[in-house]
Amino acid sequence: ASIVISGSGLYTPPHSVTNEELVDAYNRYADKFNAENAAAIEAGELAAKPHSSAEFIEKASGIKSRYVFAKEGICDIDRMAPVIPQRAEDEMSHQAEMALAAAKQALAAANKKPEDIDAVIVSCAYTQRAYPAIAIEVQAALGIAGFGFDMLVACSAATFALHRAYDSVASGSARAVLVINPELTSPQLNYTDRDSHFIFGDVATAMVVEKAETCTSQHSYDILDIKAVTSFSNNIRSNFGYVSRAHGDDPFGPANLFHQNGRSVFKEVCPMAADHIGGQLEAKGFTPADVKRWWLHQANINMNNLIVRKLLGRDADAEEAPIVLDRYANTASAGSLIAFNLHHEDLAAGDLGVLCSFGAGYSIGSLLLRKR
Ligand code: CO8
Repeated sequence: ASIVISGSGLYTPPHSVTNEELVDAYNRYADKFNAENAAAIEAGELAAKPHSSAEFIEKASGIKSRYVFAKEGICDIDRMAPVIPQRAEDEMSHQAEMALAAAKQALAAANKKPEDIDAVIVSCAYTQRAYPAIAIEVQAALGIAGFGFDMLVACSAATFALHRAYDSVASGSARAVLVINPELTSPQLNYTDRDSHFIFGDVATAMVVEKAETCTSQHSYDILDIKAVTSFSNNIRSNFGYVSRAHGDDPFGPANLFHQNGRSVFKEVCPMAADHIGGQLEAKGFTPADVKRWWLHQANINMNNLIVRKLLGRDADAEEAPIVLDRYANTASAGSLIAFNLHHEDLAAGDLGVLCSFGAGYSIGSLLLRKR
């Protein structure tokens, strides 16, 4: 029996930060840093912090602004990190709050009630605590029976979780699965690093996966195929973890925050992603020309353009390969799902789409979808 995506949800945080605001704060921070460390910089013991630029950011990445869960603190040059106060243990966690907002929308779009769902997967680049699982907290808040668990696969967390949802429905271990991706990236972003301070934003996405025979939603998509691959790379890392305390590291030091070798990532991941998608289409008897919509990972507009050009042999227009990076920036695993959420209802029955993530790990996860 066919397995479908029957609904999707999107929680967009209330605050946004423009490139100009971010660059202004970073440049003031850099000037202060350089003034305070003038002697060491002069002696060649320390590198001066160069200025950032809004024009560079837009040209190199396609990002114009990003949404953030908490704006306070990000542009405060004495802090350069969001202010997200700790909550008491009997209050809902921040990530569960984001997840819940997206989950409710996905359930409504799928025309499903909590009692129709048997499993909740929260999957994202980071969870704010080790346990109890954020998924179990959301499961309780929604009143869902069955089971929930968290999983982390960096940028491919959402697609890999959809794969697990597909497997669970296919094996009969769940009638329907709620997949949620609360990407609270801003606490892990190094706002004092010119090369990466602009890259990420916060968001949450959600999807419901179930059998076609139980699906009653208006817009649903047959999952024709799932395909995943991983290949170890040190080019995108965050070393923060539960052992950081034992290392005696500064938990907020640059090695413990997101850092990458962006140019290598660009060069290595684009061909991997194009081969992955091309191979998947071919194995199922399709060609890239058969694809009506490309819901691609949103890390960098030039990457998306290059991957689609490799596949199609021409540029895709904005309708074929929608970009949400300009407003949302890179939202780790949620990017391709935001693109899907905002750009899927116009497809006609039978239209083919590719949902694909690519990023840290390296990890690539894709789904071939067909509008019902
Ligand atoms: N302002 C002005 N100049 C700058 C800036 C800036 N902000 N940043 C860099 N420059 C300079 C550089 O220093 C360089 O100068 P020089 O030529 O003198 O060395 C020049 O501009 C050009 O730099 P690059 O060649 O590095 O610039 P690119 O055109 O390659 O663009 C990008 C940089 C945007 C980083 C690009 O390489 C890119 O996007 N690469 C792909 C990265 C990618 O996809 N990464 C995936 C990461 S996401 C992921 O996997 C999820 C992990 C979990 C996420 C949660 C985290 C919080």
